[in-house]
Amino acid sequence: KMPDPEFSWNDRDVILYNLGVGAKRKELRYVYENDSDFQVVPTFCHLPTFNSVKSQATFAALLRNFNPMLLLHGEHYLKINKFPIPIESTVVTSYQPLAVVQKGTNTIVVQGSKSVDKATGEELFENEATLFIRKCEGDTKKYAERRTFATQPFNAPKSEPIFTKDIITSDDQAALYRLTGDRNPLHIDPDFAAGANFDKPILHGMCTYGLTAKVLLDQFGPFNEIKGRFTGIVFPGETLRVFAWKEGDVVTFQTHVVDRKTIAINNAAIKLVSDKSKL
Ligand code: HDC
Repeated sequence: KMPDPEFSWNDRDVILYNLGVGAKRKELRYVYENDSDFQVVPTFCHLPTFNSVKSQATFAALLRNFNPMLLLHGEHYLKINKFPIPIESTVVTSYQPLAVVQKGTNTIVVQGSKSVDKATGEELFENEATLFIRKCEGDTKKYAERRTFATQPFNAPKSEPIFTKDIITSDDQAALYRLTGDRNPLHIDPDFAAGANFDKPILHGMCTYGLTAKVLLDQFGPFNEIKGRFTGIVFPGETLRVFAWKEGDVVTFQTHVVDRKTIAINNAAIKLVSDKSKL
């Protein structure tokens, strides 16, 4: 039996992640370890779940004809149970399948994970990753309850958004972002991307998610839950446009690809925390 994987990070990983999701040199709280408000963009907390062989082995065991080349990230939910998110730590992550749904020739797998502080055993965060796998088979089954926030539709309201922000991604965005841990060749290797039916490598879904989370954090302040669906691909170099609507402590958002008039992230929201110390 494979042991639950450990994942360690320090200030270097924090800065690299922040740069990967759009932090600029003058935003010292994201790029300078000696800044009094030095912090990591909270979506960092999914990284431990993406960095292990055990993660893939757990959901692959439920599938037939699984070709990793045909896997796309479909949705992602993250819940942070404790602030501040450490700048340096080691967590141990356990995985649990939550659901398998067969949709025509595609299989959707939802995989849950919990990451605990290795030193204290405290649960720091949990993730639910939905994977959309083309030309695959699995038996539709619900394995465990999901978090309410993870399964809400969060449709964009008809009203005008209260916040709009453009994000210009770099042609090299995926080449940089992959160093945070997800080395999937889909994001760098043109031949692999062609095998997956794309004209060129596509951006990591979690990079678009992190880029969006950063501008929402800057505008609305800290959040402890985030959910979104990846409804369209992004190519590195494209300009994203984030739209947001606020109702109480929930900010619903969409991330559009300006160049192609498509929606990259939809059915998405963050849950704001007014007082992080109360968590
Ligand atoms: O929406 C389409 C698409 O292309 N989305 C973009 C996907 C994307 O770019 N993802 C990010 C990049 S991939 C990535 O980053 C991988 C990463 O490196 C590794 C992650 C692995 C981590 C493992 C650790 C745990 C597409 C193709 C997803 C769906 O489009 P269509 O086939 O046109 O689907 P549609 O006809 O609209 O709907 C069919 C049924 O599927 C459901 N559905 C649609 N999009 C979904 C989705 N379910 C989950 N997630 C999505 N994104 C629909 O609801 C529909 O179901 P129903 O028939 O019941 O209504």
